[in-house]
Amino acid sequence: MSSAADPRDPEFIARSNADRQADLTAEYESLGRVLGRRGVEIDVVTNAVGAFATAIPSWGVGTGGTRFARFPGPGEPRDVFEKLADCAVIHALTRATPTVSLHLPWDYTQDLAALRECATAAGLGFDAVNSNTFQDRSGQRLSYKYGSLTHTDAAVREQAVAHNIDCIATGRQLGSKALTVWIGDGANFPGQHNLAGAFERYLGSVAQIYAALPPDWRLLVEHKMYEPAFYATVIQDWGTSLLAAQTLGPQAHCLVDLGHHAPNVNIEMIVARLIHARRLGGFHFNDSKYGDDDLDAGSIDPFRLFLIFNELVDAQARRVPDFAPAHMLDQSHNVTDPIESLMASAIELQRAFARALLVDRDKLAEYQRTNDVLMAAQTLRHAFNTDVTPILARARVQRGGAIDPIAAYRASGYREDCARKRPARGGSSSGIV
Ligand code: LRH
Ligand code: MN
Repeated sequence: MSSAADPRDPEFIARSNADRQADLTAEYESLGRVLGRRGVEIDVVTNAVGAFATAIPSWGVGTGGTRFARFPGPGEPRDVFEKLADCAVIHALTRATPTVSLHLPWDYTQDLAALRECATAAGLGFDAVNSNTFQDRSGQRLSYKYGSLTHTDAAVREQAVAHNIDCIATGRQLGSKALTVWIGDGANFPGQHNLAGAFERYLGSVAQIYAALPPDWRLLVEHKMYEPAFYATVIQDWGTSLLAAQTLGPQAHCLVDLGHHAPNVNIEMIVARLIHARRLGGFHFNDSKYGDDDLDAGSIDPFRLFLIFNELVDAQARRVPDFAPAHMLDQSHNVTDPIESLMASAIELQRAFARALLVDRDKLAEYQRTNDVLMAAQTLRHAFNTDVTPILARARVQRGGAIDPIAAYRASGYREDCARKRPARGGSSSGIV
């Protein structure tokens, strides 16, 4: 490192915390008194929040784009190893993101052993791997223009199945335990597809991928309402995803990407239903106002995020068996520093979780039983309106993180140093990677 400090260096982090520690202690003790009067032991919440982990999307540390343009930022990671280095900075400062979710072939590398070593050295592991049959890559024999796992040509389906099985093989070498399958397959016009036939072909293809799963793996089915298909998407909604998971078998679960629903859809209700069906496999957290905007989690509608975590904490409280949804971010950063956005987003997930832990569930159940509607709603609001910032900061410090990760990151000069070391790859393109 030249003039910059290494934001992963525990001493650098301790220095950046030094003049913030006293204020944090005061704020934490004052919140502790407030929660104490509610019968809540603040340290219990802090420990639970500290243990809450989210996976970073490898494709999120580069600058995202839209179909109109992508404006590369300074010091972009150029390969999976540089992506891991950036993920290590996020985890060092937040202590909330110990795993990375890879996307193949975007993160393809010949030397998987070196990749695993690099991750281990950075204190990182690998969450679900993501397959990609929504793009053609150079040298690919058959195109996915008209679909992949649901293509009418069996040879194209076989090619897509083989790619997914390769992803499982790669993930096994890296220690992943899940494969996320999102396909853009669908139709742009009525009549283009036989809607039943497309789904049948999907089930036939994914059953072959399912059969290749190691016994301790999960297959995560990710639904999406539209884009790139604009009339009918084969795996369009949670109902179709659940149907597929239940048809495939017990290792198949449903992944909920928050941006994959029509505006105003009650996503916390979908979460409650998938929990009931014992098929909630995980999340791609982000936020959106209109479509699949992939904005920072909690940046548009933090109350909706809180309501989703309220369902997760309720399920934990009800001791739902085998309840272990995977928490992952899936965002596209077009106008912010991806490292800053991912740190802020991981913290917003912890904030939603902490608030949900503050819900007085006995009181809520009583108000629900007696149909005291106002007080039931107020009970949730009371938890949501609690400023849990000191809990989030204390949870970070307890694990060697920064009280103010963004300030520490900026003070480190990491991005400027990357800009010096990682020459820009010229020109603006379009598309997310
Ligand atoms: C599709 C999606 C999917 C990923 C991709 C990067 O919109 O959410 O999870 O494969 O984004
Ligand atoms: Mn997603």
